Amino acid sequence: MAANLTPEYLEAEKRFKSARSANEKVEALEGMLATIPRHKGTEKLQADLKRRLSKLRAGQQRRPLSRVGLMHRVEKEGAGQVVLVGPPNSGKSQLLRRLTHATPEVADYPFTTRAPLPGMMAFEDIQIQLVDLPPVHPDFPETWLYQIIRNADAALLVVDLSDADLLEDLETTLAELRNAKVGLGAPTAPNSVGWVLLKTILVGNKLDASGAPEDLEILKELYGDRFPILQVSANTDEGLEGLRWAVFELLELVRVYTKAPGKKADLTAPFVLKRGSHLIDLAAMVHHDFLTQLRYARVWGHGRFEGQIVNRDYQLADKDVIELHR
Ligand SMILES: Nc1nc2c(ncn2[C@@H]2O[C@H](COP(=O)(O)OP(=O)(O)OP(=O)(O)O)[C@@H](O)[C@H]2O)c(=O)[nH]1
Ligand SMILES: [Mg+2]
Repeated sequence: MAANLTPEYLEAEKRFKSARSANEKVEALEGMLATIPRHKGTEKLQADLKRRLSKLRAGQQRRPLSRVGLMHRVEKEGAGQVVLVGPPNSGKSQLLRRLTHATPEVADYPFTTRAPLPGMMAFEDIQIQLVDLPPVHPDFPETWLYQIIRNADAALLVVDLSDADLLEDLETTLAELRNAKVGLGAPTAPNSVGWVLLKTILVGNKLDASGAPEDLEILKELYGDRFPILQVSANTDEGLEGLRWAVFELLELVRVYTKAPGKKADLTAPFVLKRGSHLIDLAAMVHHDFLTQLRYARVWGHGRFEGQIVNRDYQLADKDVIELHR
């Protein structure tokens, strides 16, 4: 763009690209507006930013205030929202500590966590939101807990491999979720009105503890068909890198980088889309004008020859580099 945009502007634009919540978007757009050079060449862009900002602000004001203290909700941020669910004391909070910068309370007794706490987990060049929750158990019958779970994009079902009552505790958790019409893992629950099915990884935690390997074998035998199962230790960090990758896989996302003709691609801030998205979906994210004006794109990525021309129905692949032409 020949508008001589400043590094501050480009930085704000980067934040906008990866923004997920309305708040994040408003903040980033405000940053873009504040730093955009004011001259003839940017007038259209300025007007466009103002339009988007007022639309977002209008949407925000309509939202009712949550009843503080009685309800909790967690606004989505980053490329996806993944809830940590499981029986009491299984190590959900400790996992959040190890995978993000959040610092929830961790203690050797059940029902330590009483409210949701989000944290951002880095995976390569994107951020995924993890949400630590109170245990899913009959003794914590708060409806907001189930609302948060139902609203998530995916779940980590965390169990304690050193727990003698592992199977019983796991079944209690699954039964509570069924009561709330939440089905985890492969769709065993009826796919009927009111049900939510969440893609889920079963995480066997406390792998460092004695007895863990045997419990893991039993878990695989009984639940291997229903969930992908990962073994980790949130104390020693064993298996946590694999878990980051598995969470990214679970969300079924693609990361796409854009480049301007004749320029190098910006490989720092990908657009993140659902797997199965097409070129036109990316174009709409980049700029709404592209919806009507996009003629073709060139793509650099695995399985294609460099710079191959593709049309609007091209299905995007993870790590594609795309050059849009109008
Ligand atoms: N040995 C071992 N202990 C762990 C591990 N992860 C967590 N713990 C311990 O297990 C206990 C419970 O951990 P939390 O993270 O508080 O468990 P939680 O699932 O958040 O518990 P609630 O909030 O009550 O549902 C603490 O004493 C932790 O130190 C692990 O990988 N190995
Ligand atoms: Mg906890």
